[in-house]
Amino acid sequence: TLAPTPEDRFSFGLWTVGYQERDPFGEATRPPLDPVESVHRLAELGAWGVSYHDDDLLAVEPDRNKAIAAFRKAVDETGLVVSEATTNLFKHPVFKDGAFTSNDRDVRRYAIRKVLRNIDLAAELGAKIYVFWGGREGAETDAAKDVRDALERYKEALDFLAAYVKDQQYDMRFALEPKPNEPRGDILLPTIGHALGFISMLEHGDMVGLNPEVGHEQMAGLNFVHGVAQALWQGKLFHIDLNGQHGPKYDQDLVFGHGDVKSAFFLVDLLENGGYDGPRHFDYKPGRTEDISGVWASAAANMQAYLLLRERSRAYRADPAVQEALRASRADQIAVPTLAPGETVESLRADEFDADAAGERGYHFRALDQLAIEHLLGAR
Ligand code: 3MF
Ligand code: MG
Ligand code: MG
Ligand code: MG
Repeated sequence: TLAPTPEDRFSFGLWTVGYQERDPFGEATRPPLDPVESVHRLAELGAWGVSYHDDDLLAVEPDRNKAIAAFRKAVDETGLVVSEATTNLFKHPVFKDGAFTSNDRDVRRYAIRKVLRNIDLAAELGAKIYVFWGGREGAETDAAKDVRDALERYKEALDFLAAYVKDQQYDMRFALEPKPNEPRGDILLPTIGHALGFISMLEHGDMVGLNPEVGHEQMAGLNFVHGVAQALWQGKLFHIDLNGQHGPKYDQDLVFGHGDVKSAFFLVDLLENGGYDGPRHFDYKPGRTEDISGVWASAAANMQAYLLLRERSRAYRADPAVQEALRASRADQIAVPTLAPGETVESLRADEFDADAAGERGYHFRALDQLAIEHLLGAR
């Protein structure tokens, strides 16, 4: 087995290991977990960071100041980094029609106040990323809301909050987390692409990027690796939620690698080689069947899966047979600009090209893909 170290930058939400596994059909199967215990256990397991929703800190201590003091002491003692902070804008009934986009203006104003207070705390705790998952921003019927106005209200809230962060000179950026549905029938900013488009409309879009989650894109039937690659290309991959999912169904939040493992392999390969240096943050659920020992086993499993896939990705890249197959597939050529420096319409037109001959050439992707599978399965 591979031992995770802080250099790997693995991080966990308090709400992951702390999830009591209530679901629409059943009660909690585990008691609340003290965030102090979570911080200590995660540090022992080799994690580097921890993240939280404001309300997660209150899991066993209702007094906010006492809860914050205890959490702060735990992160100081363990040296864990607070890698991300976020606001719970979905649990309380007040947010049943959304927070920043509720039809009720008073609710919208309350939501902004709740975030403001927690941004101050996040800055104190050193969180450099502040996440916005708009779980209740949405609708079940198109009669309920003018989506154009709702997006304008979303923008209004984020512009106001970003201006506050800049005014306070906090070293903090925002990361939007897309999700297509659940708990709302349809959630605003459903995919990476929608969120990137939305960011381009913001006044302070320079400090707003993404926190994409594996399962959320896969719930929409989308290719997560492609989405993450585009976010990287646009300089917008600020943070990531790693987990597992089996295609379009409810948000499973499986352990990383326990869903589409081939996609997870190419995701790790991309994160390790694509210029991402942020946290490797797990947003998963241990599972309703697990007792507390299963919680810690599942936390370790996320890191172990990532490290195994990283090892497999390194072996894949180092294999001369793979390098040869990549050349045979002309995969190296996609990095070459299509037009030469100073290319003109005339020089392009002057090309000699045999389209029929080019149409006959194969790309040999199946052989390349099989090498990936063999590496993934440990056969090479
Ligand atoms: C829900 C989620 C959220 C977000 C969190 C921000 C409860 O499907 O993924 O987790 O990740 O609110 O980090
Ligand atoms: Mg999920
Ligand atoms: Mg999720
Ligand atoms: Mg998430």
